[in-house]
Amino acid sequence: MLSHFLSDESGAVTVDWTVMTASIVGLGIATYGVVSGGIQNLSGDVDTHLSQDLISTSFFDTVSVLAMDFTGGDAGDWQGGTVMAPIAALGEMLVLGPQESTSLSMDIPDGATSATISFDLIGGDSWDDEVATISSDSDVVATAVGNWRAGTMTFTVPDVDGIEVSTTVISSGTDLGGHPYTGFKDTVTRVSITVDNPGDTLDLGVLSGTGSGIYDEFLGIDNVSVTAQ
Ligand SMILES: [Ca+2]
Ligand SMILES: [Ca+2]
Repeated sequence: MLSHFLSDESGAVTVDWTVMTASIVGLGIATYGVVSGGIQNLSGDVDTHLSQDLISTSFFDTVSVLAMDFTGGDAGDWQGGTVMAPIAALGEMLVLGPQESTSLSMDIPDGATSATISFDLIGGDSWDDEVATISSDSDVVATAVGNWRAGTMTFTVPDVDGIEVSTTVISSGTDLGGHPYTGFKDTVTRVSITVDNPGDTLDLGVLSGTGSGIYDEFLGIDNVSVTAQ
């Protein structure tokens, strides 16, 4: 019937209409047959979930614990380091000199299942394969080797249970300022650390392995953001 309908260009509109209507109704019935099982199954699932106790006592949205960029010289709760602007183009940041460390202890809200701290790590001027070390509580979570010739900061992330570290290069291979010698290339890397089950407090530590003064080489921290979720 359908092939006849397709090949025959003449004929009464009512006949075509009947054929088309029959096809559409047929399609509707076929669709119902395919879909109804799934809908019944889904409604069964919804019923099952509704009859279970799914109400959590601690609904927890992502909350901002801290957001700071050291503007105005404010170091917040960071212990160690100096707020200054050794590279004018990058503005104020927390700067570590030779073998200097800094730490930040953050209160994490009750009910958070993870916390994430993100910050820019700046390798300024004549890094010559010295190492920066980043730790969370007592675990070393990342190390970074700086090199001024390449203008790179190369990260190594050890496997630590319950901790994820990601790094994104924001600037490399370029002299951004600082020491007058323009051959001393600088680097900026966004570091993001997520800690599962952080507990009440989360401690972050950063150690600069540089060997000479801030005028010659330094490690910087900037644009700090901490969230709990
Ligand atoms: Ca800043
Ligand atoms: Ca530089």
